[in-house]
Amino acid sequence: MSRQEEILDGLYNNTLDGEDEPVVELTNEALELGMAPLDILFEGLIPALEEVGRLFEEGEYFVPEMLVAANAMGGAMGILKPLIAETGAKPVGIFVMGTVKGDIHDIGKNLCNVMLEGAGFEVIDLGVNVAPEVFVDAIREHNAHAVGMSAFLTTTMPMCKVNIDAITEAGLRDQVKILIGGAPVTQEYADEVGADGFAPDASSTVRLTKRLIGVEQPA
Ligand code: B12
Repeated sequence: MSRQEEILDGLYNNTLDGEDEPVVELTNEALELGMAPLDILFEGLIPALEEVGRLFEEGEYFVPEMLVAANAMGGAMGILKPLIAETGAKPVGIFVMGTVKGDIHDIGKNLCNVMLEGAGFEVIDLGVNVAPEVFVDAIREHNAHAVGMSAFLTTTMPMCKVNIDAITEAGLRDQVKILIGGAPVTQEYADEVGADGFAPDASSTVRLTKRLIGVEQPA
């Protein structure tokens, strides 16, 4: 096994175990060896979190284990984020992003933000547990081209509809494209609640946003 493969294995296992220090050390070593930030993310860290979700579903992991795993990944994200974002070109649009009210899952949203910034968007991150009026105010204040709502629980997913209604009532619906996403969200749900689109991951979020707001894409 090459050192690169060992590092990816180490990132996977240490994230799974919530060992934050080794995750940071291995991330730094990977970068020193010239590994691409996106490979570190998609081949080491994200698969670990997927496995955490599976273990939680099977009752082998509980909330504390999920939390330490997410924190371990967070340490690596702090290092990778600026590197991924700096590949970006000139601003192509303003994107307001938040996790819906009642929901504190932010890893998926943060990944979308990093990729959007990397693609040249200015991202206004409203954080987690974002109330409808906060989305509305931010869209108005920043003249946003697009707004993204992240929901990871079946119980908080309906907040997407509440937010869309609030945006419509505020008279802003025509000036902003609305994207929704997160683990339980589907294209059918997006259609049902009148969002402009759904994307299952960060790269397709970038592609979809560019398409919706009419930004040129390389062939
Ligand atoms: C880590 C985690 C946590 C952490 C969150 C830490 C954090 N800072 O985010 C903690 C421990 C806090 C947590 C808490 C809870 N969690 Co939790 N959690 C997870 C876990 C394991 C991973 C989620 C994650 O970050 N995945 C990694 C990212 C990269 O996921 P991703 O989906 O691939 O992300 C992409 C897309 O979704 C998309 N995307 C995301 N957002 C957006 C937004 C837009 C606009 C677009 C276009 C796209 C988009 O792009 C992302 C990047 O590629 C999931 C399991 C799972 N399968 O999702 C459970 C899970 C989401 N949690 C679950 C539950 C039940 C809970 C709790 C209720 C547990 C409890 N009893 O307390 C609480 C709820 C707290 C709350 N009020 O929000 C359930 C939800 C079940 C359901 N259907 O409702 C899941 C599915 C686990 C399970 N299988 O049962 N959790």
